[in-house]
Amino acid sequence: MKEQTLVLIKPDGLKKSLTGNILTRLSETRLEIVASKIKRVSRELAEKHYCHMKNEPFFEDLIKYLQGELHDRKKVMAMVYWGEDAINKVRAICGKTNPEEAEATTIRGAYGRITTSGVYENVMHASANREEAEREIKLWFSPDEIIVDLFPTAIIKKENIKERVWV
Ligand code: IDP
Ligand code: MG
Repeated sequence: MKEQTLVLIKPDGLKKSLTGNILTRLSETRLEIVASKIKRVSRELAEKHYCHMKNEPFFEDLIKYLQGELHDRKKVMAMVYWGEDAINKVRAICGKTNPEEAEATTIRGAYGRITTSGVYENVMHASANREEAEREIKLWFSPDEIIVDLFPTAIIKKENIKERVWV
């Protein structure tokens, strides 16, 4: 069955100019990219994304890392990959969380590092399971930013909403 997974190229991946390398590696999966954007990461978004880590001693550093404060790159590239067994296929190429334990042929094994302060700078994020993928995709993307219907939606009418438009 087709499923979806969130991929983030983290600020270290962008600073190291790895976007092309990472996308090329992920294209081995033959999955489809159904959404993509460059996004500035607010503290709120970073905290929500890593809510399961909030009791870790490195949480504060992790939030700064995702926000780009450690790399002078205040953005991440976010994508949704979609297709058969997408979560496992992407995680396999991504590699283990700890870049020193990740196999050298994986993206994290090839390009990640552990900083002296102990943060695992592992260049990309990939959802770990279906529940996490759904939560994360809904956090990073609105329905209209994804070109396929992944989850149920509703149309709501908003009055008095200010919106920035091109002039
Ligand atoms: P994952 O990214 O492989 O799913 P998680 O356990 O969800 O791994 O951890 C989220 C992120 O937190 C990791 O990608 C890594 O950047 C960081 N992290 C996880 N465990 C550690 C640790 O023990 N020390 C330092 N950083 C860690
Ligand atoms: Mg995780």
